[in-house]
Amino acid sequence: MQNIPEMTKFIKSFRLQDSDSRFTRVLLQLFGFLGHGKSSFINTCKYVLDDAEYKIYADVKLSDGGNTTERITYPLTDALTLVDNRGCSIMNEYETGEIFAQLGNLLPFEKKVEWSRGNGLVDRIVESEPFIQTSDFIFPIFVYSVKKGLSFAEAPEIRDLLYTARDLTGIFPVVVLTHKTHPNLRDVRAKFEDMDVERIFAIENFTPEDHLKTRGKHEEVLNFLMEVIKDIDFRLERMPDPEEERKKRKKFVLTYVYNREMKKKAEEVERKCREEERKREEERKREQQRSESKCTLQ
Ligand SMILES: Nc1nc2c(ncn2[C@@H]2O[C@H](COP(=O)(O)OP(=O)(O)OP(=O)(O)O)[C@@H](O)[C@H]2O)c(=O)[nH]1
Ligand SMILES: [Mg+2]
Repeated sequence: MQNIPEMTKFIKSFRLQDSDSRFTRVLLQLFGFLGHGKSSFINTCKYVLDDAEYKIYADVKLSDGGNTTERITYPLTDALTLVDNRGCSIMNEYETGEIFAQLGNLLPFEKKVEWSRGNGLVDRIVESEPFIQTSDFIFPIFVYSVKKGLSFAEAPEIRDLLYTARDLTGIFPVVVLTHKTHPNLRDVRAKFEDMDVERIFAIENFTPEDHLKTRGKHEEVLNFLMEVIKDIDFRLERMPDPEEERKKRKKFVLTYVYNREMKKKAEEVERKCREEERKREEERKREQQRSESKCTLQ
């Protein structure tokens, strides 16, 4: 392993080695659930790489989340930019559609992220098109808090989310586990390993309450960034045309939204059918009771 100044230099001097300059910057797209430490991770990376003093760049909630509602970029080096995406509360199909649109870089930055039903998301994707840079290389990073634990019931949903993110971006998301000193670490890490996640990094974020720089914490973050850079280099050589990639991502999300709407409609039709069936059954029972009471009267 290199020493801290060498690692820092390596990260800061990294440029996209793309012969025909198709990509100009990497978007390290952070995604995940509410309050799992995405914004704190951004502040941590900035603190490690840039500052002598701890600063709050990305807005961090004092309690357990629901804070970041916009999609904001935080340049880290000339080539690497961190993106704080809006966290979703539960695995709800309206929110996952939105998460994939953010992740696929189909929505603009510095704008409020809404959870919209029906065609709201499709409209926004179409309206955003002129503002999207195809020269952005997308690298997905899933942030998960060890402190929140991970139940067997939640694991399949998270696995689906990671695999869909892979299909969308062409890269299996790297997983960053925050709150690494929590006793759940072994269990949560094992569950992510069972999902075949290749790269899992456990870190303890610097926070406004505790940002004493220790070598361990500092090196962990540098190590994470070095590994990400190696992955980017590997992917970059195998990345096809950026414009084609963007079109593919757009199709992917639009199909996802379309299927979601069709599924909702089918569920609605089924619900109405069940409701009518129930009403008919009640009516039939009432009719039966009326004819029975008539018989006893006679
Ligand atoms: N001790 C400790 N606290 C952390 C860590 N990561 C985040 N926190 C705290 O957890 C809370 C939520 O963190 P945020 O960074 O706001 O989480 P987020 O994912 O950006 O949340 P949303 O924007 O609401 O989706 C804050 O109080 C952080 O200080 C960590 O690794 N260790
Ligand atoms: Mg946040």
